[in-house]
Amino acid sequence: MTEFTLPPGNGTKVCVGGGAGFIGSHIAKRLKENGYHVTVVDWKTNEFMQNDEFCDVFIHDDLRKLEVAVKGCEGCKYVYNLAADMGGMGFICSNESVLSFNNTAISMNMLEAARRGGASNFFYASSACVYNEAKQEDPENPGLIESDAWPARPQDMYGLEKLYSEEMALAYGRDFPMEVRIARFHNIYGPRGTWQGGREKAPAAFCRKALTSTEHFEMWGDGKQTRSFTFIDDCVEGVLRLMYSDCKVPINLGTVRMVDMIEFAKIAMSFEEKNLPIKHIDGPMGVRGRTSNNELIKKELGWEPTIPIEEGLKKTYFWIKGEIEAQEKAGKDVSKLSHSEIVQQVDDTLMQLGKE
Ligand code: NAD
Ligand code: GKE
Repeated sequence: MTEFTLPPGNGTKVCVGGGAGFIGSHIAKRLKENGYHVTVVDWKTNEFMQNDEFCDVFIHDDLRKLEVAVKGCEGCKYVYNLAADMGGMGFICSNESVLSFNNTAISMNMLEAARRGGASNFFYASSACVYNEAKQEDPENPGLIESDAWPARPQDMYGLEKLYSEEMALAYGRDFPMEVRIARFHNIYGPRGTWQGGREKAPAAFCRKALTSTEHFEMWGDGKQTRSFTFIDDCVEGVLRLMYSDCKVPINLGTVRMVDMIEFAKIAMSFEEKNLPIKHIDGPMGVRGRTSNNELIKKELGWEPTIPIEEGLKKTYFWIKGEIEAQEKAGKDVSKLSHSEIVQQVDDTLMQLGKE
Protein backbone atom coordinates (compact mmCIF):
# COMPACT_ATOMS: atom_id res chain seq x y z
CA MET A 1 0.00 0.00 0.00
CA THR A 2 1.28 3.48 -0.79
CA GLU A 3 2.19 5.86 2.05
CA PHE A 4 0.07 8.93 2.63
CA THR A 5 0.84 12.01 4.67
CA LEU A 6 -1.79 14.70 4.92
CA PRO A 7 -0.19 17.91 3.61
CA PRO A 8 0.20 20.46 6.43
CA GLY A 9 -2.68 22.94 6.52
CA ASN A 10 -0.74 26.14 7.31
CA GLY A 11 -4.03 27.88 7.99
CA THR A 12 -5.72 26.90 4.70
CA LYS A 13 -9.46 27.38 5.09
CA VAL A 14 -11.71 24.33 4.86
CA CYS A 15 -15.42 23.88 5.45
CA VAL A 16 -16.97 20.64 6.75
CA GLY A 17 -20.73 20.52 6.23
CA GLY A 18 -22.27 18.24 8.87
CA GLY A 19 -18.97 18.49 10.75
CA ALA A 20 -20.59 17.94 14.14
CA GLY A 21 -21.80 14.51 13.02
CA PHE A 22 -20.02 11.20 13.41
CA ILE A 23 -17.79 11.07 10.31
CA GLY A 24 -17.63 14.85 9.82
CA SER A 25 -16.29 15.48 13.33
CA HIS A 26 -13.59 12.82 12.96
CA ILE A 27 -12.48 14.41 9.66
CA ALA A 28 -12.68 17.97 11.00
CA LYS A 29 -10.61 17.02 14.07
CA ARG A 30 -7.90 15.44 11.92
CA LEU A 31 -7.78 18.51 9.66
CA LYS A 32 -7.63 20.94 12.59
CA GLU A 33 -4.82 18.94 14.20
CA ASN A 34 -2.92 19.25 10.90
CA GLY A 35 -3.09 23.03 10.87
CA TYR A 36 -6.12 23.65 8.66
CA HIS A 37 -8.53 26.43 9.61
CA VAL A 38 -11.77 24.48 9.93
CA THR A 39 -15.29 25.89 9.69
CA VAL A 40 -18.02 23.44 10.64
CA VAL A 41 -21.65 24.02 9.71
CA ASP A 42 -24.22 21.86 11.47
CA TRP A 43 -27.69 22.30 12.91
CA LYS A 44 -26.71 20.17 15.90
CA THR A 45 -23.77 20.40 18.28
CA ASN A 46 -21.50 17.42 18.79
CA GLU A 47 -22.62 15.21 21.68
CA PHE A 48 -19.17 14.02 22.64
CA MET A 49 -16.71 16.90 21.98
CA GLN A 50 -16.46 20.62 22.59
CA ASN A 51 -16.46 22.72 19.40
CA ASP A 52 -12.82 23.80 19.79
CA GLU A 53 -11.67 20.17 19.81
CA PHE A 54 -12.59 19.76 16.14
CA CYS A 55 -13.06 23.19 14.55
CA ASP A 56 -12.06 26.86 14.63
CA VAL A 57 -15.47 28.28 13.67
CA PHE A 58 -18.81 26.63 14.38
CA ILE A 59 -21.86 27.84 12.45
CA HIS A 60 -24.90 26.41 14.20
CA ASP A 61 -27.48 26.62 11.41
CA ASP A 62 -29.53 24.86 8.76
CA LEU A 63 -27.80 23.85 5.51
CA ARG A 64 -31.13 23.61 3.72
CA LYS A 65 -30.74 27.39 3.43
CA LEU A 66 -28.35 28.42 0.66
CA GLU A 67 -27.18 31.54 2.54
CA VAL A 68 -26.01 29.37 5.46
CA ALA A 69 -23.95 27.12 3.17
CA VAL A 70 -22.53 30.19 1.39
CA LYS A 71 -21.43 31.71 4.69
CA GLY A 72 -19.73 28.45 5.72
CA CYS A 73 -17.85 28.01 2.44
CA GLU A 74 -16.69 31.61 2.03
CA GLY A 75 -13.00 31.64 1.06
CA CYS A 76 -12.59 27.88 1.65
CA LYS A 77 -10.20 26.04 -0.65
CA TYR A 78 -11.44 22.61 0.43
CA VAL A 79 -15.10 21.79 1.07
CA TYR A 80 -16.23 18.46 2.52
CA ASN A 81 -19.97 17.73 2.50
CA LEU A 82 -20.75 15.21 5.24
CA ALA A 83 -24.16 16.67 6.09
CA ALA A 84 -27.29 14.57 5.64
CA ASP A 85 -30.39 13.63 7.52
CA MET A 86 -29.58 9.95 7.90
CA GLY A 87 -29.52 6.81 9.96
CA GLY A 88 -29.59 3.04 9.79
CA MET A 89 -32.07 0.91 7.90
CA GLY A 90 -34.90 1.45 10.41
CA PHE A 91 -34.61 5.20 9.99
CA ILE A 92 -34.05 5.69 6.27
CA CYS A 93 -36.89 3.42 5.18
CA SER A 94 -39.38 5.07 7.57
CA ASN A 95 -38.67 8.70 6.67
CA GLU A 96 -38.35 8.80 2.90
CA SER A 97 -40.21 12.07 2.23
CA VAL A 98 -38.48 14.14 4.91
CA LEU A 99 -35.07 12.73 3.98
CA SER A 100 -35.61 13.48 0.28
CA PHE A 101 -36.61 17.05 1.03
CA ASN A 102 -33.80 17.73 3.50
CA ASN A 103 -30.94 15.94 1.75
CA THR A 104 -31.69 17.26 -1.73
CA ALA A 105 -31.53 20.80 -0.36
CA ILE A 106 -28.33 20.20 1.64
CA SER A 107 -26.47 18.53 -1.25
CA MET A 108 -27.47 21.21 -3.73
CA ASN A 109 -26.61 24.09 -1.39
CA MET A 110 -23.20 22.79 -0.31
CA LEU A 111 -22.12 22.27 -3.91
CA GLU A 112 -23.24 25.69 -5.12
CA ALA A 113 -21.82 27.38 -2.01
CA ALA A 114 -18.44 25.70 -2.58
CA ARG A 115 -18.41 27.03 -6.15
CA ARG A 116 -19.40 30.55 -5.10
CA GLY A 117 -16.78 30.51 -2.34
CA GLY A 118 -14.06 29.67 -4.88
CA ALA A 119 -13.29 26.14 -3.62
CA SER A 120 -10.76 24.24 -5.70
CA ASN A 121 -11.68 20.83 -4.21
CA PHE A 122 -15.04 19.38 -3.17
CA PHE A 123 -15.76 16.08 -1.39
CA TYR A 124 -19.20 14.45 -1.40
CA ALA A 125 -20.14 11.65 1.01
CA SER A 126 -22.15 9.15 -1.01
CA SER A 127 -23.31 5.70 0.04
CA ALA A 128 -23.43 2.03 -0.91
CA CYS A 129 -27.19 2.69 -0.87
CA VAL A 130 -26.84 4.04 -4.44
CA TYR A 131 -26.48 0.50 -5.82
CA ASN A 132 -29.14 -1.22 -7.87
CA GLU A 133 -31.30 -3.38 -5.62
CA ALA A 134 -31.30 -6.21 -8.18
CA LYS A 135 -27.53 -6.63 -7.61
CA GLN A 136 -28.09 -7.15 -3.86
CA GLU A 137 -30.64 -9.95 -3.68
CA ASP A 138 -28.14 -12.72 -2.90
CA PRO A 139 -26.51 -12.94 0.56
CA GLU A 140 -23.41 -14.26 -1.25
CA ASN A 141 -22.91 -10.88 -2.90
CA PRO A 142 -19.72 -11.06 -5.01
CA GLY A 143 -18.88 -7.39 -4.31
CA LEU A 144 -20.46 -4.31 -5.81
CA ILE A 145 -18.45 -2.67 -8.53
CA GLU A 146 -18.93 1.04 -9.11
CA SER A 147 -20.73 0.54 -12.44
CA ASP A 148 -23.42 -1.52 -10.61
CA ALA A 149 -25.11 1.77 -9.67
CA TRP A 150 -26.45 2.01 -13.24
CA PRO A 151 -29.11 1.46 -14.49
CA ALA A 152 -30.44 3.16 -11.38
CA ARG A 153 -32.69 1.29 -8.98
CA PRO A 154 -31.67 2.08 -5.41
CA GLN A 155 -33.87 0.51 -2.76
CA ASP A 156 -35.06 3.81 -1.30
CA MET A 157 -35.15 7.60 -1.70
CA TYR A 158 -32.07 8.05 0.51
CA GLY A 159 -30.01 6.11 -2.05
CA LEU A 160 -31.64 7.79 -5.05
CA GLU A 161 -30.87 11.25 -3.64
CA LYS A 162 -27.23 10.21 -3.15
CA LEU A 163 -27.02 8.97 -6.75
CA TYR A 164 -28.53 12.16 -8.15
CA SER A 165 -26.26 14.30 -5.98
CA GLU A 166 -23.21 12.38 -7.22
CA GLU A 167 -24.21 13.27 -10.77
CA MET A 168 -24.85 16.90 -9.87
CA ALA A 169 -21.40 17.11 -8.25
CA LEU A 170 -19.77 15.52 -11.30
CA ALA A 171 -21.52 18.07 -13.55
CA TYR A 172 -20.16 20.93 -11.42
CA GLY A 173 -16.72 19.38 -11.74
CA ARG A 174 -17.06 19.37 -15.53
CA ASP A 175 -18.42 22.92 -15.82
CA PHE A 176 -16.34 24.76 -13.22
CA PRO A 177 -12.71 24.72 -12.07
CA MET A 178 -13.48 22.57 -9.01
CA GLU A 179 -12.06 19.08 -8.49
CA VAL A 180 -14.86 16.78 -7.30
CA ARG A 181 -14.19 13.62 -5.26
CA ILE A 182 -16.91 11.14 -4.29
CA ALA A 183 -16.76 8.12 -1.95
CA ARG A 184 -19.53 5.55 -1.53
CA PHE A 185 -19.31 4.63 2.15
CA HIS A 186 -20.04 1.06 3.21
CA ASN A 187 -21.56 1.10 6.71
CA ILE A 188 -19.09 3.15 8.76
CA TYR A 189 -18.90 2.53 12.51
CA GLY A 190 -16.80 3.45 15.53
CA PRO A 191 -16.62 5.50 18.73
CA ARG A 192 -18.63 8.73 18.86
CA GLY A 193 -21.21 7.41 16.37
CA THR A 194 -24.96 7.37 17.04
CA TRP A 195 -25.68 4.33 19.22
CA GLN A 196 -29.24 4.83 20.47
CA GLY A 197 -32.46 6.68 19.62
CA GLY A 198 -33.46 5.08 16.30
CA ARG A 199 -30.81 6.37 13.85
CA GLU A 200 -28.09 3.90 14.85
CA LYS A 201 -26.86 1.30 12.37
CA ALA A 202 -26.27 -2.38 13.08
CA PRO A 203 -22.71 -2.13 14.51
CA ALA A 204 -23.68 0.27 17.31
CA ALA A 205 -27.09 -1.36 17.82
CA PHE A 206 -25.48 -4.81 18.13
CA CYS A 207 -22.85 -3.61 20.63
CA ARG A 208 -25.57 -1.91 22.69
CA LYS A 209 -27.74 -5.04 22.63
CA ALA A 210 -24.81 -7.32 23.48
CA LEU A 211 -24.10 -5.09 26.49
CA THR A 212 -27.65 -4.77 27.79
CA SER A 213 -29.53 -7.95 26.80
CA THR A 214 -30.03 -10.57 29.48
CA GLU A 215 -32.30 -13.30 28.09
CA HIS A 216 -31.96 -13.10 24.32
CA PHE A 217 -30.39 -10.92 21.62
CA GLU A 218 -33.13 -9.30 19.53
CA MET A 219 -32.49 -9.00 15.77
CA TRP A 220 -34.52 -7.68 12.83
CA GLY A 221 -34.95 -10.37 10.20
CA ASP A 222 -33.61 -13.92 9.90
CA GLY A 223 -29.99 -12.82 10.33
CA LYS A 224 -28.89 -14.28 6.99
CA GLN A 225 -28.61 -10.82 5.43
CA THR A 226 -24.95 -9.86 4.83
CA ARG A 227 -22.95 -6.62 5.00
CA SER A 228 -19.38 -5.39 5.17
CA PHE A 229 -18.48 -2.77 7.78
CA THR A 230 -15.79 -0.08 7.81
CA PHE A 231 -14.08 1.34 10.90
CA ILE A 232 -14.04 5.13 11.20
CA ASP A 233 -10.21 5.43 11.10
CA ASP A 234 -10.18 3.71 7.70
CA CYS A 235 -12.98 6.01 6.55
CA VAL A 236 -11.12 9.21 7.53
CA GLU A 237 -7.91 7.93 5.94
CA GLY A 238 -9.78 7.03 2.74
CA VAL A 239 -11.55 10.39 2.46
CA LEU A 240 -8.30 12.33 2.89
CA ARG A 241 -6.37 10.11 0.48
CA LEU A 242 -9.17 10.55 -2.05
CA MET A 243 -9.36 14.32 -1.62
CA TYR A 244 -5.63 14.61 -2.46
CA SER A 245 -5.76 12.08 -5.32
CA ASP A 246 -6.43 12.36 -9.04
CA CYS A 247 -9.48 10.07 -8.87
CA LYS A 248 -12.34 11.77 -10.74
CA VAL A 249 -14.96 9.03 -10.45
CA PRO A 250 -17.10 7.81 -7.51
CA ILE A 251 -15.36 4.98 -5.63
CA ASN A 252 -16.31 2.45 -2.98
CA LEU A 253 -14.94 3.12 0.49
CA GLY A 254 -15.56 -0.11 2.34
CA THR A 255 -14.08 -3.41 3.42
CA VAL A 256 -14.46 -6.68 1.53
CA ARG A 257 -15.02 -8.88 4.62
CA MET A 258 -18.69 -9.81 4.45
CA VAL A 259 -20.50 -11.19 7.51
CA ASP A 260 -24.10 -12.24 8.04
CA MET A 261 -25.96 -10.65 10.94
CA ILE A 262 -25.90 -13.84 13.05
CA GLU A 263 -22.10 -13.99 12.83
CA PHE A 264 -21.95 -10.25 13.47
CA ALA A 265 -24.05 -10.56 16.64
CA LYS A 266 -21.76 -13.34 17.85
CA ILE A 267 -18.72 -11.10 17.33
CA ALA A 268 -20.42 -8.32 19.35
CA MET A 269 -21.23 -10.78 22.15
CA SER A 270 -17.72 -12.29 22.16
CA PHE A 271 -15.95 -9.33 23.79
CA GLU A 272 -17.34 -10.22 27.22
CA GLU A 273 -18.00 -13.87 26.51
CA LYS A 274 -21.76 -13.67 26.22
CA ASN A 275 -23.63 -16.35 24.33
CA LEU A 276 -27.31 -15.39 24.33
CA PRO A 277 -29.82 -17.01 21.97
CA ILE A 278 -30.85 -14.78 19.06
CA LYS A 279 -34.52 -13.82 18.88
CA HIS A 280 -35.50 -12.93 15.31
CA ILE A 281 -38.27 -10.35 15.02
CA ASP A 282 -39.89 -8.53 12.10
CA GLY A 283 -38.04 -5.38 11.14
CA PRO A 284 -36.63 -3.42 8.20
CA MET A 285 -34.02 -5.65 6.55
CA GLY A 286 -32.78 -3.53 3.66
CA VAL A 287 -30.94 -5.36 0.92
CA ARG A 288 -30.20 -9.08 1.26
CA GLY A 289 -26.47 -8.98 0.56
CA ARG A 290 -23.98 -6.13 0.24
CA THR A 291 -20.23 -5.83 0.18
CA SER A 292 -17.59 -3.74 -1.51
CA ASN A 293 -15.46 -4.59 -4.50
CA ASN A 294 -12.15 -2.78 -4.00
CA GLU A 295 -10.40 -3.14 -7.35
CA LEU A 296 -11.02 0.50 -8.30
CA ILE A 297 -9.94 2.05 -4.98
CA LYS A 298 -6.76 -0.05 -5.03
CA LYS A 299 -6.02 1.10 -8.58
CA GLU A 300 -6.83 4.78 -7.91
CA LEU A 301 -5.44 5.24 -4.39
CA GLY A 302 -3.03 2.28 -4.00
CA TRP A 303 -4.86 1.60 -0.73
CA GLU A 304 -7.99 -0.01 0.72
CA PRO A 305 -9.55 -0.19 4.21
CA THR A 306 -8.00 -3.00 6.25
CA ILE A 307 -9.01 -2.67 9.92
CA PRO A 308 -10.55 -6.04 10.89
CA ILE A 309 -14.14 -6.03 12.12
CA GLU A 310 -13.17 -7.70 15.43
CA GLU A 311 -10.65 -4.92 16.18
CA GLY A 312 -12.91 -2.00 15.22
CA LEU A 313 -16.02 -3.43 16.84
CA LYS A 314 -14.18 -4.10 20.10
CA LYS A 315 -13.21 -0.43 20.34
CA THR A 316 -16.80 0.57 19.55
CA TYR A 317 -18.21 -1.91 22.10
CA PHE A 318 -16.11 -0.63 24.99
CA TRP A 319 -16.81 3.00 24.04
CA ILE A 320 -20.58 2.27 24.11
CA LYS A 321 -20.11 0.46 27.41
CA GLY A 322 -18.69 3.70 28.85
CA GLU A 323 -21.66 5.68 27.49
CA ILE A 324 -24.15 3.27 29.06
CA GLU A 325 -22.33 3.41 32.41
CA ALA A 326 -22.43 7.21 32.27
CA GLN A 327 -26.19 7.10 31.68
CA GLU A 328 -26.66 4.71 34.59
CA LYS A 329 -24.63 6.98 36.86
CA ALA A 330 -26.79 9.92 35.81
CA GLY A 331 -29.85 7.94 36.91
CA LYS A 332 -31.26 7.36 33.40
CA ASP A 333 -33.43 4.34 32.61
CA VAL A 334 -31.32 1.99 30.47
CA SER A 335 -33.72 -0.94 30.58
CA LYS A 336 -34.98 -0.41 27.01
CA LEU A 337 -31.54 -0.40 25.39
CA SER A 338 -31.74 -4.08 24.47
CA HIS A 339 -34.45 -3.14 21.97
CA SER A 340 -34.13 -1.01 18.76
CA GLU A 341 -36.66 1.70 18.05
CA ILE A 342 -38.13 2.69 14.70
CA VAL A 343 -38.58 6.44 14.74
CA GLN A 344 -40.73 8.27 12.24
CA GLN A 345 -40.18 11.99 11.95
CA VAL A 346 -43.19 12.76 9.80
CA ASP A 347 -43.77 16.22 11.11
CA ASP A 348 -44.37 18.96 8.58
CA THR A 349 -42.53 21.57 10.66
CA LEU A 350 -39.36 19.70 9.70
CA MET A 351 -39.99 20.64 6.10
CA GLN A 352 -40.70 24.32 6.72
CA LEU A 353 -37.50 26.29 6.46
CA GLY A 354 -36.94 28.68 9.32
CA LYS A 355 -39.69 27.24 11.51
CA GLU A 356 -37.95 24.24 13.08
P1 NAD B 1 -24.38 11.86 11.12
O1 NAD B 1 -25.87 11.90 11.22
O2 NAD B 1 -23.61 11.57 12.37
O3 NAD B 1 -23.84 13.22 10.51
C1 NAD B 1 -24.57 14.03 9.63
C2 NAD B 1 -24.57 15.44 10.19
O4 NAD B 1 -25.34 16.27 9.30
C3 NAD B 1 -25.27 15.53 11.58
O5 NAD B 1 -24.43 16.13 12.53
C4 NAD B 1 -26.50 16.37 11.31
O6 NAD B 1 -26.87 17.22 12.40
C5 NAD B 1 -26.05 17.19 10.10
N1 NAD B 1 -27.21 17.74 9.39
C6 NAD B 1 -28.31 17.07 8.96
N2 NAD B 1 -29.17 17.92 8.41
C7 NAD B 1 -28.61 19.16 8.50
C8 NAD B 1 -29.04 20.45 8.11
N3 NAD B 1 -30.22 20.66 7.52
N4 NAD B 1 -28.22 21.50 8.36
C9 NAD B 1 -27.03 21.32 8.98
N5 NAD B 1 -26.58 20.10 9.36
C10 NAD B 1 -27.35 19.04 9.13
O7 NAD B 1 -24.03 10.81 9.99
P2 NAD B 1 -22.62 10.24 9.51
O8 NAD B 1 -22.63 8.78 9.75
O9 NAD B 1 -21.51 11.04 10.06
O10 NAD B 1 -22.71 10.46 7.93
C11 NAD B 1 -21.99 11.48 7.26
C12 NAD B 1 -22.26 11.40 5.76
O11 NAD B 1 -21.88 10.12 5.26
C13 NAD B 1 -23.74 11.57 5.38
O12 NAD B 1 -23.82 12.22 4.15
C14 NAD B 1 -24.22 10.13 5.22
O13 NAD B 1 -25.34 10.05 4.38
C15 NAD B 1 -22.98 9.52 4.59
N6 NAD B 1 -22.93 8.06 4.79
C16 NAD B 1 -22.72 7.55 6.04
C17 NAD B 1 -22.67 6.17 6.20
C18 NAD B 1 -22.42 5.54 7.54
O14 NAD B 1 -22.39 4.32 7.60
N7 NAD B 1 -22.25 6.30 8.61
C19 NAD B 1 -22.83 5.33 5.10
C20 NAD B 1 -23.06 5.89 3.85
C21 NAD B 1 -23.08 7.27 3.70
N1 GKE C 1 -29.87 -0.68 12.58
C1 GKE C 1 -30.21 -1.92 12.98
N2 GKE C 1 -30.66 -2.10 14.27
N3 GKE C 1 -30.14 -2.93 12.09
C2 GKE C 1 -30.48 -4.16 12.51
C3 GKE C 1 -30.95 -4.42 13.83
C4 GKE C 1 -31.03 -3.32 14.73
O1 GKE C 1 -31.40 -3.46 15.89
N4 GKE C 1 -31.23 -5.74 13.92
C5 GKE C 1 -30.95 -6.28 12.74
N5 GKE C 1 -30.51 -5.34 11.87
C6 GKE C 1 -30.15 -5.58 10.46
C7 GKE C 1 -30.96 -4.74 9.48
O2 GKE C 1 -32.25 -5.30 9.31
C8 GKE C 1 -30.09 -4.83 8.24
O3 GKE C 1 -30.43 -5.99 7.51
C9 GKE C 1 -28.67 -4.97 8.80
O4 GKE C 1 -28.81 -5.23 10.21
C10 GKE C 1 -27.83 -3.70 8.62
O5 GKE C 1 -28.61 -2.61 9.05
P1 GKE C 1 -28.05 -1.10 9.12
O6 GKE C 1 -26.66 -1.13 9.66
O7 GKE C 1 -29.06 -0.30 9.87
O8 GKE C 1 -28.08 -0.54 7.65
P2 GKE C 1 -27.77 -1.09 6.18
O9 GKE C 1 -26.40 -1.64 6.09
O10 GKE C 1 -28.88 -1.99 5.75
O11 GKE C 1 -27.93 0.25 5.37
C11 GKE C 1 -27.10 1.38 5.65
O12 GKE C 1 -26.14 1.39 4.65
C12 GKE C 1 -25.22 2.44 4.73
C13 GKE C 1 -24.29 2.27 3.56
O13 GKE C 1 -23.60 1.08 3.67
C14 GKE C 1 -27.98 2.61 5.55
O14 GKE C 1 -28.96 2.59 6.56
C15 GKE C 1 -27.17 3.85 5.61
O15 GKE C 1 -26.83 4.11 6.96
C16 GKE C 1 -25.88 3.82 4.84
O16 GKE C 1 -26.04 4.44 3.59
